[in-house]
Amino acid sequence: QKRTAWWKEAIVYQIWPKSFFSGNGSPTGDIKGIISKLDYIKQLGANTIWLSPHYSSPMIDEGYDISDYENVNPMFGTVADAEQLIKECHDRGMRIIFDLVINHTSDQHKWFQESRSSKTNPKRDWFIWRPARYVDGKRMPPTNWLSCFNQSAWEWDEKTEEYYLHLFAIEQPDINWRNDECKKALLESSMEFWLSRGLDGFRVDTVNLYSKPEQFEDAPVTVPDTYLQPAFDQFCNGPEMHNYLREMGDILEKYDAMTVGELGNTPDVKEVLKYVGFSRNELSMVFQFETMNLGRSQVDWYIQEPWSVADLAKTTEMMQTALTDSGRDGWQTSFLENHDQGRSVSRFGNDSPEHRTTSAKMLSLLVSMASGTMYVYQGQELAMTNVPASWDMKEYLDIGSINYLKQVKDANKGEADMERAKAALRVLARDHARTPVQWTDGPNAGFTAENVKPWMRINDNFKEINAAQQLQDKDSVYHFWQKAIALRVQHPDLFVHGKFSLLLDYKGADKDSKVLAFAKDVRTETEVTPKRSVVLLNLSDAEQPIEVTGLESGKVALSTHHQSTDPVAPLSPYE
Ligand code: TEU
Repeated sequence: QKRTAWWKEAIVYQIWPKSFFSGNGSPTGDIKGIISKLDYIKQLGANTIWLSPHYSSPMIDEGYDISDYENVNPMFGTVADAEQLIKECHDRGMRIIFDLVINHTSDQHKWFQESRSSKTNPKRDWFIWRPARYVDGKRMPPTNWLSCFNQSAWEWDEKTEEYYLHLFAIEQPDINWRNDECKKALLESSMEFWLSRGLDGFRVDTVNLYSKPEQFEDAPVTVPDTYLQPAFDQFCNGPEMHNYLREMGDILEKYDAMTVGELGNTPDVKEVLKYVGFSRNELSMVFQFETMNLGRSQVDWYIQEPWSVADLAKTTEMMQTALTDSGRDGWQTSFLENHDQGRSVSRFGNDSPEHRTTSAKMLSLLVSMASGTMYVYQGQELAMTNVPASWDMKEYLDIGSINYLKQVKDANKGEADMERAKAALRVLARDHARTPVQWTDGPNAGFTAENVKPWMRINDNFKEINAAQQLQDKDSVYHFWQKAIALRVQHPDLFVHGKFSLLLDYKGADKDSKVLAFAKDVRTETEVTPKRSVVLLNLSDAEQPIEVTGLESGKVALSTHHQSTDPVAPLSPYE
């Protein structure tokens, strides 16, 4: 089959199955529930589903800890249900991709069970085992690496008296990609099994972590007074990374499959291009996190520092231009939410009753008028918000949040530090994206049967914010997304493939502007009057003058305020 780039114009809707919709009236969502909502998603304008992990899993990291790639978590259904889901998407002219989690398995995967059983087991080398170091007679892990979940990246195994590496939870041992037999079994089990059942591609989890260094060395001390240190430079973008991806590319090519890699901690554009250059046949595209990490402190994932519209302009410009301009053959993504982030309306907009709807509509334009492949996360189309600040921390169920609070508690630095950590979680915890989707204003927000307790508390605001209400209100956030997507689909030359440029001088005269202003131009050398669109987003709760010149002859195509027809009138709050 010839390799095409069908995915460039895909409009992807991400489903996190545990919280999407329960078709069988249990505490969690399931595949039957997803099938029953496909028409809702199609009506929004999305044409591709990304399903977060639905595989067998003890759910320590909510499915990102897979115990069998070729099976489905009974909570969500069966392999036959997953096949039915693929078919139901295809029947509607939609495509579907699954999550591919191949940096680690669950510690319950049979491969790891065998690996840990003895030093001589044939699968011992399928995971990463190292002896202890002894410092002053004290047993220490092989390196000082901090895992992504705030503990040592090495776990001592009593039985065989060695440490194994886990960049995430203790229950997520890292796979040894240097073992060819293991790599072959892994790719067959995780990729071919599903591609041969009609799957259209993958979102590739932690795509730059598979190649570990040959020698494990300590990370330099960047956080004083503590032993464990962030070690991203030690374990990201390792030496064999692109060989592995080319091998995967050969499999994907046979199925003309799409991939979107999750690429963290890679600020160097030249490095990013290696992952997505079309001619290299590795990945279709990647998620870059410069915008999502705005104001996030480098050493503490959760701590939030102030950021400005000028900062947002800078990250947006970089992500919109670096991979596609100047003859580069890469491709980019456009998104503001996923299952690892706080809700965008709470983080980048304003979730107060007065501004929630408007600011969410405004943010929908930042996603849908940007070039590349666009992504919407479940509930984003309804302006679902972060959980209320009044919720006790006990309602936060994510291992990331729990371990983070524990780390702060263990550091024993006092009440002020603890309060700062809680404040950070109220904005950035992954839990905010994981509350059940609010379908109706009825019992359990229509997420499941009324007599069961959903696995996670439903956000208190479901009576005001729910799909049923928004579907019948033509001014709702849902319908605004629908219009924005329709406009994008009508003008792919501008909104999918167009050339991005900022319209204000954010590094100089306009550095304090509250308006994000950018143009999208058709990439053409031949047209006499090429099309241009201008996007003006007021990210503040005050009226802002329009300081962009030359708009008089333009026409307002879409505004959060329908009375706005004058292209040069000041922008209302969050217009
Ligand atoms: O996330 C990888 C990652 O490093 C961060 O983006 C992540 O949010 C991290 O957990 C910080 O706390 C991916 C998945 O998206 C995430 O849900 C999984 O927990 C993780 O991989 C492990 O598979």
